[in-house]
Amino acid sequence: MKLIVAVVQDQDSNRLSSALTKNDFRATKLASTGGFLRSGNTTFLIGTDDTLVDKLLELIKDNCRSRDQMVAPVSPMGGNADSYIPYPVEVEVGGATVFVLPIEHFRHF
Ligand code: 2BA
Repeated sequence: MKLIVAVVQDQDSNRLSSALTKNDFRATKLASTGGFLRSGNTTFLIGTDDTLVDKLLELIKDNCRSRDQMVAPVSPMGGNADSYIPYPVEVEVGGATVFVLPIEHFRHF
């Protein structure tokens, strides 16, 4: 068994939820915040059989797309100004950041 941790953009979250349910995957959605943009995203925890991991990754890929997002400059309040960029920059976010973890033991009571 594997645990798939997928960080996706909020805009893709409902579509991915529906696709997971339709394809019989069980998932937990967590509200999360990206460390770089400091804006909301959604983290899915999906436990599944090893044989279904490829199908699941395809499903995530098909339902999450990448987007360009502007990063507003944040003043380095009392911090190190060396890395401070005083103008907005564009970064490409997503489709999805996915981690596949082995599960030692799974019980469902
Ligand atoms: P954020 O940390 O808010 O990052 C949003 C996007 O900003 C990233 O998109 C990437 O394009 C850019 N970015 C992040 N850190 C950067 C840096 N130090 N310098 C330049 N650009 C940077 P994605 O790579 O698609 O990541 C989307 C979200 O997935 C991230 O939101 C974060 O919540 C999560 N994530 C990505 N990599 C991760 C990792 N190694 N561990 C845990 N979470 C991760």
